Amino acid sequence: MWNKDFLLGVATAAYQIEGAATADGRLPSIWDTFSATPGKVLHGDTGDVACDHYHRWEQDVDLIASLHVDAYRLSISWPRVMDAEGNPNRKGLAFYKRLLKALRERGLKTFVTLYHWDLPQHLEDAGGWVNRDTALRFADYADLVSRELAGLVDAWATLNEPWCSAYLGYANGHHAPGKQDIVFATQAMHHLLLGHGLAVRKLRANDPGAQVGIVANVGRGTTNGGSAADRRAAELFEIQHNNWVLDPLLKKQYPAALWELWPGAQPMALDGDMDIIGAPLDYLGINYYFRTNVVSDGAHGFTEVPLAGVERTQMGWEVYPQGLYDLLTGFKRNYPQLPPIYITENGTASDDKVVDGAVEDPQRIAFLSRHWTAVDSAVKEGVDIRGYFIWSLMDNFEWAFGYERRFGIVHVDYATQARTPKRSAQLVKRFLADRARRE
Ligand code: GBH
Repeated sequence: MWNKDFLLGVATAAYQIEGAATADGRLPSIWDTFSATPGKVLHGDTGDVACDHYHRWEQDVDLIASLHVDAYRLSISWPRVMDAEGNPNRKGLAFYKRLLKALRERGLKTFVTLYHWDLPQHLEDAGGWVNRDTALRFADYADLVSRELAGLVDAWATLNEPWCSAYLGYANGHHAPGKQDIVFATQAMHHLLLGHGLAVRKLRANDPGAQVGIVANVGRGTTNGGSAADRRAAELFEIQHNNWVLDPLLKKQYPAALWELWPGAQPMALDGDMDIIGAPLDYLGINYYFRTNVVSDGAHGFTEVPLAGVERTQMGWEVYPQGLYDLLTGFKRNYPQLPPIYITENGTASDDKVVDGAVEDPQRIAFLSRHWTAVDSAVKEGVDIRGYFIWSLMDNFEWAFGYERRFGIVHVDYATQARTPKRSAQLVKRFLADRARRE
């Protein structure tokens, strides 16, 4: 697996690192509103400044290049590049043009996500993803950006983790816009996926040299319960998290079991929608973090029962590399249309501190190496996996958990904005230097 055709990269997202929330005509997004609402984000943190990447991008490009990675995955802030009338924001577009050119000049491959959760607030005010019109506005945005940035992008992704946008945003309210209604969530998912399909057409037309895909978060569900109902609960967990997104994309249908979990919550759809959603993909991005243990809830669903005695991260998430292997090989079995895969995110949070200029993060190092072994095993089973991105390049705004949770292989001191590569970053660098010598 570790040859130069298998990309090793690092990933970030716009709202989590850029800051400069009002610079150069950027409009507010739902995450500006959400993080400014008391009680929504730990310690009241916001993305107003974040890692100040909008101003420090040159130094950050040098940092990325210094790691010797092959590729960098970033996202574009929709409210930075388009005004409320749908006209381009030239200053915002110029930022991404400069950034992508600088990355390319340093030989880095560019993986660009159009939507990593920062919906312009004015579109949420008009109903957000529950409103079908948002899918059409997303296609307009994809059209603009792919015309402007054609030739600078190796791989486009339309959406990052539509499950999170739909479920966390509109059903349990843990993420922006913080709505809590499963009927909103299923409708939002349909419009997210429709927006994806419409955007795919624009990306292909405007930038025929680039790969086009989407990024899905996937979770492994298992049970320690002994009954058939418990085993079904574990299946339902995966159907709810994984198949809700992957079946429409790869089989042009929603899994019927969803409507057992959520009776009456079928989204309104128009004829032809599923064909738009199921358009062929050049690649599928997979984000994997952990496994969830569930048992039957005694009715038609599942309920989580955390396992005792397992290793957990700063997020409380179980370290479970086997889950990544199980999911990847399972997708190959279940989806005849499965395109090549990139692991677009995998990594861990840990409570790292700078001591005498050094940051030791042994848990992250073990986490990464064990997950690389799992990916390697899946490759050996014949799963077509083309690359792997560490989440994240640097510590950043971890959504509802603010700045307390640190996912970076580079430490960020938010008081000074100093970046300090952690031990994990140094090992990645050395590993890639060794790989280069072998070739
Ligand atoms: C990714 O989200 C994001 O793309 C990235 O921006 C973020 O910083 C990174 O991961 C680290 O969090 O068990 O039903 O409660 C990961 C999102 C979080 C999705 C946990 C599934 C648990 C769902 N995942 N979530 S549930």
